[in-house]
Amino acid sequence: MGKTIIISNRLPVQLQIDNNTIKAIPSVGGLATGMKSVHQGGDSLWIGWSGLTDEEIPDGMSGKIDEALAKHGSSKVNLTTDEVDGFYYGFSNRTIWPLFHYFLEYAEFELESWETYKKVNQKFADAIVAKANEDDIVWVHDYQLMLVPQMVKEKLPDISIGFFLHIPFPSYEIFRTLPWRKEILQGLLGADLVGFHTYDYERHFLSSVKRLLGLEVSFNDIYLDDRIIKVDSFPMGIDYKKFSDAAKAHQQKAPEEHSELQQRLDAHKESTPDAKFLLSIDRLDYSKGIAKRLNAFEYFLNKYPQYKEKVRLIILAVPSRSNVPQYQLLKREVDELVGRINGEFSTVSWTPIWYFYRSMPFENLIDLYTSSDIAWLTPIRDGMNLVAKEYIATRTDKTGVLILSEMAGSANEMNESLLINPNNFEQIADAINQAITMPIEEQQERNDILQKRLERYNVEKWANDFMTSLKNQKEKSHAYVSKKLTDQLLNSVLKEYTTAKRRLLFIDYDGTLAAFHNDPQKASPDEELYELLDKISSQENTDMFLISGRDKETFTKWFLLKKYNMIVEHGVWLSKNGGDFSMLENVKKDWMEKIQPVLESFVDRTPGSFIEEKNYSLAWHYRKTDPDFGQKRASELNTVLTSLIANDDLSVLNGNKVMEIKSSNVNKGRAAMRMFGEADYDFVFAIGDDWTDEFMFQELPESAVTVKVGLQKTQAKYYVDGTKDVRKLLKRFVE
Ligand code: GDG
Repeated sequence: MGKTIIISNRLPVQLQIDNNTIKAIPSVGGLATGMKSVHQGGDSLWIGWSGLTDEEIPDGMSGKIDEALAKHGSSKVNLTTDEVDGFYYGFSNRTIWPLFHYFLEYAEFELESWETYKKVNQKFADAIVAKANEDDIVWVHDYQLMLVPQMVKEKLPDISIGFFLHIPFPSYEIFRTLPWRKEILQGLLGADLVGFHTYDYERHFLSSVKRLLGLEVSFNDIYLDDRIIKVDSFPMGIDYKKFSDAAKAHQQKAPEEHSELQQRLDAHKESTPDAKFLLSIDRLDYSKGIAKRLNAFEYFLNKYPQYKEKVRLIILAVPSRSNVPQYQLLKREVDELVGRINGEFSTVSWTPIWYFYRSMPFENLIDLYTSSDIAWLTPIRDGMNLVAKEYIATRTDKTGVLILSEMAGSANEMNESLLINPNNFEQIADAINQAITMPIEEQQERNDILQKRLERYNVEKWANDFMTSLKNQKEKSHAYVSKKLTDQLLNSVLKEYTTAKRRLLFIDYDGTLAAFHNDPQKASPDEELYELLDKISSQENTDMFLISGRDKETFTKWFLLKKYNMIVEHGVWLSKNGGDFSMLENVKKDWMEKIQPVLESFVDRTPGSFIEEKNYSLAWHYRKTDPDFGQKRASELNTVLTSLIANDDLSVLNGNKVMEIKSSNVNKGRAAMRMFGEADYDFVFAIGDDWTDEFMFQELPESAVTVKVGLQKTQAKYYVDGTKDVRKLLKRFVE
């Protein structure tokens, strides 16, 4: 097992440069603490930006910075001021952040910042590649680095890569507005495991993958040509012990040891013992809904005037991204609102809002958490919201009420708090009233459950769960890959092929020799394919059959003059050496009259789907429909058909985005076996991509070389990635 490489925009250390000396001080943020168990000693490396641009690093200091960072297992990526502007303040925070938090109106789509984002992501990826080996594990964090997984995978295809998104993944309807939506998805799909805070973000992501990239998704696995990617939710926890221990230590302090802030809070409590503190802590970010919260507070004071002079709202707004214009506007809005509400409601002995626009030391954070009767956190959208969890962890006597927005990821795990919709002022005002009047026992009951959960699923558990899942994923993907028809396996197949006395080959057409097309008639053979098939079919002692579900008219047009052997309509018709098609199976078609109107009603109700009428079967195609909707309609149709055809000798084949109804006594396996019985074959080969080809894989003798096109569940012995690989493989037969 190799080392672990963690990669995030910022490193978990802060640099301090004083007169040519450098200090690297470990940061205490949630991520840094959470990754502690993963980021151990020499077995791990953390790559990120140091926080200083190239221009800010004094001449000759870069090497010294590297040395200081190396002591903390860290390595820096160098960025210029322009790069930080375009990549971080630009694309990350003016495009992705607003879009992913559903602030569509704030999202800017600038080609230049996208270009910088790509360039900087490449720098991060190069930094990984320079330090990584194929047996290492890479964990990429967050929205600033969404292209990194693919960029690394391109250079190191065997390395195991995990990606975790700390912010929401928006619904497809929002995500699709991004001009570079496909590139972002493809970037993320370089990972083997993609993690989100909640199941909702996970399903939004999968839906975009299906709709925008048309990839096959089964439960939470995404199937690429040569890999399976797992998508899962891992709700991030906190360092529970750190917060609860700090709160306990805080409680044991003598009053004179209290911080200045705590002393002011104490004094206020003493003068008005039944007054309540409401606490709001966030980075000053529009997604956190601070301005709305202030308006809601005003609404509350008007609805419940009895709480005037009895409630104080403490707002800690931590400065953030002040280079971005939206944040500057927000700052002004919040300043004005605080001023207006305080002006409107203050009395000589009471100001309703205490407003701090700064970052506070950890100790003061604990002062605020432990002194506040109510934590009021109402983001409009929030990936998780750790403050909610931290507040609960500091409530050592289990008192305190948490009012939390449903729109925060943490709401999923914190059902025992008072959940509110941040846009519903009426509900918020009532929730504050409920919190103020909630009996102590009820507070303790609720917090007891919350605390147990937070203590158990803490941030260390979160990190370890993610890593375990990533390692398992690699093994799972390996198991699939081992069935892949590698060069080595192919060589032994070729040996069998060349030494065989008589060969029998079955080759499916759509999805095997030719890629799918929305209009089946357009997937016609090209010159290269004719040449290849000519060569194979003219080899001595070789019987090649094209075997397809297609109708005989199309194949007559495409291949009859070529004199290839053909089995069409799944085995109804046979043509040998350019002879006319004759019936291989005796099949009825009177059932079609009954089924056709049913299929038509599905076409009417499923935009993009259509019926293909063949001589002895009917096919309902849904490749062009919305993928989820098409799938839903397909299972609906399956149910309808199953009851309808119960007494007929019919079966329904579920192919690749197509359902076909045909006589039960016809299938490719049966047809292939009839051909197999006609001579003494010592090499049998079958290749195909969908469910209808599985009949061949099942029925042909054990010694047959069976090959599935695409990475899917199959009875075939081997698989190849796609139509291009099929041609490569067949070319080897005739070289
Ligand atoms: C992103 C996502 C997701 C805050 N003020 C001070 C201070 N803090 C600490 C808190 C908490 C952290 O900052 C804030 O974390 P959040 O989760 O609430 O929010 P974001 O910064 O927006 O984080 C978010 C998170 O990533 C993790 O995946 O939950 O949804 O937006 O730990 O304690 N710490 C100190 N002084 C402060 O003034 N020392």
